[in-house]
Amino acid sequence: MKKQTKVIEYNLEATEFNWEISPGKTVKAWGFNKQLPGPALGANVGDTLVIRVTNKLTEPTTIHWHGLSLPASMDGTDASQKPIAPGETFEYRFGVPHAGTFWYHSHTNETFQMERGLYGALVVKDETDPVTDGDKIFMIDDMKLDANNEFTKPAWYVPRVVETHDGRQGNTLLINGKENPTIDVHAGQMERWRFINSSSARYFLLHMEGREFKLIGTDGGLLESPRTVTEVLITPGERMDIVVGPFNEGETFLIESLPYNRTTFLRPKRESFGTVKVGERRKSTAFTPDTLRKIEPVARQDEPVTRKIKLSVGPSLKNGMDFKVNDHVHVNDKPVKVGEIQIWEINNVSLMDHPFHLHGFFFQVLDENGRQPEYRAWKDTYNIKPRTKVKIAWIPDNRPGTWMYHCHILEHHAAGMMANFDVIDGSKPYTEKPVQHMHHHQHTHRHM
Ligand SMILES: [Cu+2]
Repeated sequence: MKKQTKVIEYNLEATEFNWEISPGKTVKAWGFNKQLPGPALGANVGDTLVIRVTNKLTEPTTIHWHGLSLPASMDGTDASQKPIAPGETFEYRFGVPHAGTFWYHSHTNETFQMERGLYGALVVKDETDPVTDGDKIFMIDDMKLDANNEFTKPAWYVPRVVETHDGRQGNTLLINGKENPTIDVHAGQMERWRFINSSSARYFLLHMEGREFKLIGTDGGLLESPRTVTEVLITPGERMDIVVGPFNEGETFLIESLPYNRTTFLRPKRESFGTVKVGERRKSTAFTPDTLRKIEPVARQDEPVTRKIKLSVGPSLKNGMDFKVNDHVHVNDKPVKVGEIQIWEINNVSLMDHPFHLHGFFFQVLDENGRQPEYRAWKDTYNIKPRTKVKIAWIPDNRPGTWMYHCHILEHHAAGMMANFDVIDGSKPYTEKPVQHMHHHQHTHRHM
């Protein structure tokens, strides 16, 4: 019998509100339904989501549904819709064809709006998911606050350049909007933990004081088989799903991030985000099979490259530093045709890392400086290391419209490392857009 699919409706209201991140420490947050993160939205594969977003902020906003295979008009960028003005409501409507861990966040004046908390999780489940004793979401973030718990503004040239270069990294570390939360689990049980890096720029190298865990999924859902590891890197925008446990009663350990050197002014450190406490033993019904699913390769490793994308960084008189795609800031890239395989070589010639995010479509990594990746996965965000060429493959299915790719370090994106491009229906006429344009970046400077 075919499973019944549903239409699931949500109302999200974007407002400013007081949010207590730890006892006595309250920030003026911006978020959805006075929660930080916003409500965790859920659906099953095949359902339709209808999400009405009302903007009660003092400036326009849009919501991007990160990782979801939705129509271009629902992608929530200023290229795909008119931003939602203060007082207005916009209805997003889309089906969810894939299971996995996704998220939503503001895509307007992001360096300001996302830093304040305009984000939330969106989880799509399926009957083929492994059975676990619990399912938790961990949205990782950091806030850069001053002594009065206000969001800092880089006032002088030097801090501004550091913040553009490194991305905005704060020292208030959050899991689901809380500082050093306690996470309770039962001894003997195994849970699925869905990590989402919603920070502006922090590279989160997950570690649990050396305990092993199983990596079972990433951006586009399950891997082919679980991988037992003790650490996994989660760059801004990325998701990693893991299975943890079983633990022993009375065990306590930290959720940490190990130092990751991505060539920043700020020195990388080992830092703790939360504490896990293992309570009384419970029976387990969890089962993680050795084969999670089959992922067909999109292309051979030696498939010829159809597009080259160069990521670079250079000095700028106006902004201190420009972050560029093919030597320009905020570009329009060439269109791609529905159904035509895309083999993109992303060449990071800069000396720092950039998490590359493609909107609306999953890709597979074919190779990294000529080496095949350790495992096959569906990705929408992938870290491009310094002086590294990464070859990715993807196929634009029949969802024509304007899409984009960009670095998910929000300050790099704002400083120009982004491109719009059209997916076009090859059977219809198409008017070329100028390949490069000076896209004025909305409000980025207003708050800085
Ligand atoms: Cu970047």
